[in-house]
Amino acid sequence: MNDAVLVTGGAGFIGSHTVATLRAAGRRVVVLDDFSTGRRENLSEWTGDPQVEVVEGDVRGEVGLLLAGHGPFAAVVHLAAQTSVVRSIAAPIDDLDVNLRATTRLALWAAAAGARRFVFASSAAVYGEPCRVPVAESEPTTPLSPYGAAKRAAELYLGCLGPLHGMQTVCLRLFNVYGPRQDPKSPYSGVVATFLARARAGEPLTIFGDGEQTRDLIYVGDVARAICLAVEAGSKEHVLGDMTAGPPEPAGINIGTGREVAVVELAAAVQRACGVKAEAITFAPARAGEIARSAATTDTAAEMLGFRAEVELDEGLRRTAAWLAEQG
Ligand code: UD2
Repeated sequence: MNDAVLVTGGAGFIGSHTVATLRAAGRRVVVLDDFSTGRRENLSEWTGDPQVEVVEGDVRGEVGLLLAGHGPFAAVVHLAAQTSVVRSIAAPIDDLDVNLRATTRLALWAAAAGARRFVFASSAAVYGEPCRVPVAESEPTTPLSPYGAAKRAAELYLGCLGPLHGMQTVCLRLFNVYGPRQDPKSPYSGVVATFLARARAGEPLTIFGDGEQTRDLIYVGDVARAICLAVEAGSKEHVLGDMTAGPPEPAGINIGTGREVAVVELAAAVQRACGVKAEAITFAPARAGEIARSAATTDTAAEMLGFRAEVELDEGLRRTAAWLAEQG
C-alpha cells in the first residue's frame, strides 16, 4: 500500500485544502481531527474515496492507538492547533498543552512510527513586532503572546528532535491566511473572513486603530501548495537545502506573499469584491498587543521549496466571497 501522509487538523480550514492538494498529487491521506473546529462537510468531497481515511481524535490523546492500522506514514503534516492569539493570552497553559506538548509528543510518535518528514504549521507570530519589514527568517524572534512563544518553542523542539530521531522537520511560518472555509462567525476569525461576512450582510466594516497597520495576506490554496511542496521536497528533485543531513537552516520558512497590505486598503478591496459602498466603515480603538507591520520575505520558500504565492488579493477575495455566497 501507498505510504500515507497524516494530516492532523485535516478537517479544518487549512487542513481540508491541504488534503485536496495532497490528493491531487496522488497521495494517500489519513486525517486526524477532533472536530472541535474542523467540519465533516470540509471533507465531503472525499466521501467514498478509499485513499482518504478520517480518524476522529484529539492530538493530545493516544495517537498511536488512534492511528493503529492506518499507516505506514511517509510524512506527517501537523496543523491541529489552538489557533487563537487572544485565547492563548487568556489560557496560556491550554495553549501550551496543544501547541507545544502535543506537537512534541506527536513528533516523537511519528519518528518512532517511521515517518521520514514532519511538516509543522508555525506562524509569523514567532517574530512579534518584526525589526524589519519584510521580515527575513534570520531576524530575531521575540513573540508577544503565549501563542507565538509556543510556536517558536515547537520549532526549537522539532529542530533538535529531528536529527536525534532521524526525521526531517520543516516549520512553515504562516502569515495571515484567508480563503474559503475560514469560519467568519467565530470571535477569533481572521480579518478577511470578518470583513467579507459583514460587507455581504450590508453591515459596516470595523477597523481597529487607524487602519494603517499592515499584514501579508496569503490565499489558503497557496498555503496548501506550500505544505504539499514541503511534504514532497527532496523526493521529487526539489532542492531542500541540506535537509537530508539535518534540520533546515533557518529553523522556519516564511510562507507569505511578500506584499504588505494596510487594513484600510483591505477594507476597500473587500467592498469592491462585494460591490458595496466605501463609506460603510467605522473605526474602533486599536486592539491591545497589535503589531504595526507584517510582511514576509519570500526567497527562502522559493529556494528551499520552489514556492511562490500565486493568487493575487483581488482574486483570492473574489473566490472567498463566492464561497460565502454558496453558504447562503
Ligand atoms: C494573525 C493570526 C494569528 C497569528 C498572528 C501573528 C489570524 C486570524 N490570526 O493575527 O493567528 O498568527 O497573525 O502575528 O490569521 N482587524 C480590523 N477589524 C476587524 C478584524 C481585524 O481592523 O474586524 C485588523 C486587526 O486589528 C489587525 C488586522 O486586521 O490589525 C488583522 O487581524 P487578524 O485578527 O486577522 O490577524 P492578526 O494579524 O491579528
